[in-house]
This record gives sequence, C-alpha cells and structure tokens, in this order.
Amino acid sequence: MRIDVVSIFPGYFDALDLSLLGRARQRGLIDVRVHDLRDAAHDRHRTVDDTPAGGGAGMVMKPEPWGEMLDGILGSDGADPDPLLIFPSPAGEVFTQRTARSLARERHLVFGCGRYEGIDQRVFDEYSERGRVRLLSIGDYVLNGGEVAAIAMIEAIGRLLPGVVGNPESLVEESHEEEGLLEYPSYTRPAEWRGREVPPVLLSGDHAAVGAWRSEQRIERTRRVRPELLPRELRGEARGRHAAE
Ligand code: JCQ
Repeated sequence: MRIDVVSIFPGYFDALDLSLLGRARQRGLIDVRVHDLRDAAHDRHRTVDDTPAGGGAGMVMKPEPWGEMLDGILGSDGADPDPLLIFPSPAGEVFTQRTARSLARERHLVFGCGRYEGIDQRVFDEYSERGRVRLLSIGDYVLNGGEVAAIAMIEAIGRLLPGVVGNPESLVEESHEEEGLLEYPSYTRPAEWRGREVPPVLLSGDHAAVGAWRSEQRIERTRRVRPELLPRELRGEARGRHAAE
C-alpha cells in the first residue's frame, strides 16, 4: 500500500519508523511518503494560513498550497488511478475498526493534515469532484491538527495489511474484531503477584473452560463499560445475577 501524508509538521511522522510499522516499511509492505505543505507555499514566509472570510477567531488554511501539493501527489508518476483522500477532522465520520478494515483494502491513501481552524472548504469540494474524499474523526474531542489522528489511523490500517503482523491470529482475537466485543483480561507469570492470583481456570489446562471464561469476561466487560456495543441477543443475559448482588 502507498500512503502519502501532507502536513506542516512532517516530523510527527517519524513515529512511523518505529516498531511494527517501521519494519513493514523496511520490508516494502508499506510505502509512506511525508510531504511538507510549506514546500508548496512560495511567499517569503511560506504562508499556509489566513484570516477567516466573514470574520471570527483563528486562522484557516489557504487553498493554493493544498492544491499544488495534492495535484503533485495525485499526478506523480506511478500515481494510482483511484486514490482515496482522507482529511482527519472532528467534523468527519467516526473512524472505527470497520473503517480500518475497509481502508486496508485500498491501494493508495493520501492523508491531508489540517491545522488552525481547518482548511478552506473549496479544497474538499475540488477533490470530491475529482475523486474520492473522506473526512474522518478518531473521536469526539479536538486536537490541534490532523497529525496525531492520521498516525492513529495509519497504525490501525497498517497492522491489518498482509504480512505486517507476524501472527495473523492475534488480529482476530482482539477487542472489536470478534463479534464487536471488548477483549478479555490477560495474565502471564507469576501465578501470584502481590497477593493477586491468576484466575485458576487459566491454569487448569481445560481449554473449553478457558474459552467459556474468556467469552463471559468479554460480555461482562462490554456490558459494564460499553453497553452500546453489546449485540441485542446478549443484552439481557446475566442481569439476574447483578440484581441479586
Ligand atoms: C480528528 N478527532 C479529532 C482540527 C480542524 C481538517 O480540519 C481540522 C482538523 C483538525 C484535526 O483533527 C482533529 C480530530 N478526529 O482534531 C481542526
């Protein structure tokens, strides 16, 4: 997969050289290219922002540097015929594990990281008319710019690419992947630590019992912290026990 990133803080994306994703890049599984938006700003101060039309607080990113930079990326040789342009934004659709799975099937993603109060609307309008554009939010809070959100999305997508994660089975057992439930609690050695024991069932060697315990833990944990994720058929279960407690 090819990923281009446009940002006025390209240094944020040094984080992608580390660990799992860094290894995947070295092995040629992911081709990430980071571009400094200021390279497409040609005045003496390499200005990328201006005051909002109609007045108001803050600054808005000017359309011209975005246009030049995105045209360059989308028209570069070997460019994909149908890239997907993504703008991280608190005003976008929510990015979930389902989104990550769907984006992991793309050949070419281009992330545009906005700063200040956002990007001139005409940039979205222009590229929506010419191709596919999505505004994506990583959650209901406000960041100073799209960089941290883009890194989160790139990591979530990158680890789903074939060959990036060593043991693909570890991908299906985790939170949100199996039936949309949260993960069960995990333990390792020692069997007792500061008076706290590993649940005996996990040391019993009874694989069926371990499986049943984990399944129950996932359902209970999901009910407790994210009840909205519980599938309808699990909604009533085990409430009697709570009422009796
Ligand atoms: C992403 N949740 C929060 C901030 C404007 C494109 O315009 C803007 C982008 C940002 C950065 O993204 C976020 C965000 N998901 O703050 C303001």
